[in-house]
Amino acid sequence: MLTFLKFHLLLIFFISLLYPLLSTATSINIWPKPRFLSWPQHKAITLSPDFTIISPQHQYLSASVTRYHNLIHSENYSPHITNSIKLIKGYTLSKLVVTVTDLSLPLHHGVNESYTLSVPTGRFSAHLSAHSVWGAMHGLETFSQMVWGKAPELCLPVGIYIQDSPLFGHRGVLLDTSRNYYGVEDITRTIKAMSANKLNVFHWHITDSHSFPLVLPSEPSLAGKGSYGPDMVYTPEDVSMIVQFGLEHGVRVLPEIDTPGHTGSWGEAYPEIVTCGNMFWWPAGKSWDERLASEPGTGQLNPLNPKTYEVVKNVIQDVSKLFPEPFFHGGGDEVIPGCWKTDPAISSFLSSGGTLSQLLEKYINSTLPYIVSQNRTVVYWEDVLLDALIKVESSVLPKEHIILQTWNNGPVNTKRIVSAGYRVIVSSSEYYYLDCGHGGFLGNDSQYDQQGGGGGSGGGSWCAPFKTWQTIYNYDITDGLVDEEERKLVLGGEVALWSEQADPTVLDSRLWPRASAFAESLWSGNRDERGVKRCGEALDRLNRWRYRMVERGIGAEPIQPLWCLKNPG
Ligand code: CP6
Repeated sequence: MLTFLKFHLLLIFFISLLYPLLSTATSINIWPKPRFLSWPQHKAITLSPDFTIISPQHQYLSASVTRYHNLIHSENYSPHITNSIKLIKGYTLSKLVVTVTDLSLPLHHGVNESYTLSVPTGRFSAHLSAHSVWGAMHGLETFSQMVWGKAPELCLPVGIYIQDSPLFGHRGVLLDTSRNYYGVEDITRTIKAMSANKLNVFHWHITDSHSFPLVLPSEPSLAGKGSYGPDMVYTPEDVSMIVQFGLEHGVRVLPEIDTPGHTGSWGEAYPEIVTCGNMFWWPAGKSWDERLASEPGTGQLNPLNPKTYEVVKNVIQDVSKLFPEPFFHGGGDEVIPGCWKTDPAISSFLSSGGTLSQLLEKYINSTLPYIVSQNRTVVYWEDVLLDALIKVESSVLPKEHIILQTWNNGPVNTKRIVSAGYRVIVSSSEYYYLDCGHGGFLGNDSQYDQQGGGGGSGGGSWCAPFKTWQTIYNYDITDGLVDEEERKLVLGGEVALWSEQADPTVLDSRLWPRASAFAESLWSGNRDERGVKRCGEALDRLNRWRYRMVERGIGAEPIQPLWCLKNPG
């Protein structure tokens, strides 16, 4: 009899442990899913009409508190699951008290972004605590997502406890503003959406061969002649506004000035420093070494011309003044030997015993100190150390100053880079390139359709197929790395929106909600408590989160018919 009772008690005990896991899955929608959430009683209360958020004074945190207060009171979100939740009457929640351990921690890579949030039963106040203001901002976002209904009747879960922190410190979105121009509002809207998804790095691929839209005080002719037009530029005021907006949203703005390749647009102002600036495409069937260009109208800075270094130095100094971010992206991708070979001075250098590796080395060794002397850590595309010119295994480039960003051959290249001891940011084109739209091949020559390659994004086999949110969600950026020391060198990842076939008309729908899938995968992973991939469970939550983003002014594309919202699986 006693054992029978004990057995029952045990059973009840285990069921009560399981209960929150089972029930929270369908009833509380937070994206990205927090690392730990407990809400055993399934109860809710209403917010008091004079609900306030109390926080320490801080330039950016205070702005964020005001923003969340307004958002909570203006949103009208009904998740269709509230009938199973018991609403407690009799008292209301009158405040959220925010505490921050160290208000001075800057928004840098690796800053502590954790927070805990609790709404205890029977109290008038909820509590959010974080180490940094950036963690506190994440907690405010989570709090805003917990609220449903329409003012003045706003509800939120009570008896809930959340402990949360990201798996990876670098969670980015790349936007290319050279192939097509985006207005400042498009960029700030993207940053706003990023912060709602707890993404923290806006990688701004500002310049490329097609246009140079950044107005620089020391080199005004670069944008003056190289932009698409006087109204398609970013002025220093625009940049500082975007940087400020990023800080208020916990999003770093990481600038990329891609050199020495992808610099055709520099040739409008300085034709003498750019090789093959006016050449288009490459003859069919030629090898990589024989190509003239990595895409139409590319162009490469000439490492043998002293004028090159004068301009690059000015650009780097100006950009460092505009962007406080301690990382600087120097590009370095797709340097095409054939492009350099078109220059007579380079040809004679090569024919008198000089090598292509020496050219790239000369360029990197000369310009890296400009960036490092600005106290910046340099991010380069993997190509710098993985292609034929310089090999990562024998590279002497300083590991403490350099991070490599992969885009080819995900796991294999990531492994090569971390094995050589470099830190890495993963943006595998197979999983994380969002640009592949429906615009077909970029060029106008059908032979390349058959060839199916090259030309950057947007056409050919490199880009296809369209990456679904599930493909993105399920990818593990540390795939194939077993050694703990190697895994630690993976700082995080980025999804990329290259813009050959994207512009503001499709910006939101190309990014969202697929970048949300990426965001959860890097924040709390893509597996459930038993280690099983959870994209099945994520579907309903992502669908609801997508509706909420739409209500918040982000044109995220649908992933399911409306029917599914009313009939969650
Ligand atoms: N532009 C620059 C691009 C690409 C890269 N760099 C690119 C290459 C292949 C694909 C997508 C984008 N358009 N500057 C590579 C890092 Cl599929």
